[in-house]
Amino acid sequence: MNNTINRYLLSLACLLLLGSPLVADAQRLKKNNPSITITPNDTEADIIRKAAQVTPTPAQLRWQKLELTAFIHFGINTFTNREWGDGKEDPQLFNPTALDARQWARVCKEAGIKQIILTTKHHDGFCLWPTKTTSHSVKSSPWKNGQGDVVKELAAACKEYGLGFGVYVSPWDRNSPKYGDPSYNDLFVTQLTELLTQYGQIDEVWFDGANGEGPNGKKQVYDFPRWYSLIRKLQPKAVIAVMGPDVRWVGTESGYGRATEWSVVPTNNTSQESIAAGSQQNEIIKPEIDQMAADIGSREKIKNATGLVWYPAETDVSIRPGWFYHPEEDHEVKSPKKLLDIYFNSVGRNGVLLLNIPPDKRGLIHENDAKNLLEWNRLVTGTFNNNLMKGATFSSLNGQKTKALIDGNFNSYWTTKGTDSTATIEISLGEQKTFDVFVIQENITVGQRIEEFVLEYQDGKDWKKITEGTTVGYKRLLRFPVVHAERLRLRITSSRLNPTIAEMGIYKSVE
Ligand code: FUL
Repeated sequence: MNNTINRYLLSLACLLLLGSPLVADAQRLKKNNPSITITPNDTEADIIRKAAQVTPTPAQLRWQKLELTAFIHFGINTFTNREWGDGKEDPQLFNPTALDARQWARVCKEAGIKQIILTTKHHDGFCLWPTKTTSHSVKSSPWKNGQGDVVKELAAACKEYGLGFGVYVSPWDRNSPKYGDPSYNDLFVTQLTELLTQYGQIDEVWFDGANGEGPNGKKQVYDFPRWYSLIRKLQPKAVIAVMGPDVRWVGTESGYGRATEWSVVPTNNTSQESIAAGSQQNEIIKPEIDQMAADIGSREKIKNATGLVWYPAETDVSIRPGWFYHPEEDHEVKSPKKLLDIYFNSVGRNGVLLLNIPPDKRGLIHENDAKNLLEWNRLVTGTFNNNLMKGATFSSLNGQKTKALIDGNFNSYWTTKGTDSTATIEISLGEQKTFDVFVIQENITVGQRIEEFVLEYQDGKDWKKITEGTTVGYKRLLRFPVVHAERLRLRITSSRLNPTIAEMGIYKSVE
């Protein structure tokens, strides 16, 4: 009886609320929509509006907020001085003299990096953990008399330093006699199961697409759907990159993302049934897009989509020319300034940076790499520790919650009233400020929307352009020649739905 009354009261409250503007807004800004179905009745305008409401899963959001992650390429190639091993290497060659995974974690931590992904098995098939599936592993090496486990040591070090931990596992295995045969997929499942059950929480699983021929001359048909379900079951908090459904490869290995980087992409490949179930957490949709295309998410690209998903960009690059350590590259470590440029063009272009730092034959991150990483961190933190918009007053005719613009809280955000998709925010700094960097962040928990914006400063009666951009997404960083100004204005000239701003700021670069 009580339940009936409660249900009645609840429906009444819902009915009343539905008519209120508050709910209209809440519906428009509904959270947790990693995929959306397009129906045959949807117009182009409907599709754009829907695209603006696709949002990350909790795991994708956590991952995006990391901003800086590291790759550790380490394995038999470190000892053969190669980039791709052929699987015939003698495990006896693996013998780091001073391996210290805590040093890797410490250097990463000091560089501002939040998560480390280890190459647990590269294309040569040599496993950095004592797997039961093959003797081609650390178990057959002289390192720690075959008793060592690099995965275990790094997982523990990441935990100690408060870093996330991920595993790169190469599906291509040039050592396994089973490669090319369906039974290889079972072996791979066993390897994945070991990695996903023996080392605590795994935050990212990284598959690349390399797919060579096995000993029988056949190419392996990878059972990705089976692997995805296994990962979802054993490590539901992990994101699966880049041959995976959660994180996409930005398309180059240069460290530079696109100036226009959309996190929402079309899923034309997916069957109607699987899209229909798409809003459920456990649905796995891997969009078959050309990850290297110049444009993957513009209005033109999505207007004929049958579905849309959140599929953000990961920007991977090595601190050295190669992915593995080579002594001859000791003087080709990227400089702090180059790393800073990469930071602006990866994290600052709506991506997560995955910076590879390969340990040497000792099993240590080389001094040259460590030095440049520290100096890079000084440049980043030195620049971004003082938001010169602090103390400013903001006004926007059709905007609401201007206080949220610089409150340091990503969850609160400024947005427009009604259905306005353009806006102007005037910023009065109170006194003349000197700056050369602009930061803007959308609140992606309600979607990625902004398509075009301009930042201007007042010069006498005129407004002059400082910089402009297209997409914003989680974070957009822009650098420009030094400006001295007291009054600024940000004009959002195009957005797919009410634009949102979680945070913004101006900064002066440090030398
Ligand atoms: C590629 C591999 O072939 C490279 O060796 C490296 O691991 C890179 C990150 O992914 O696909």
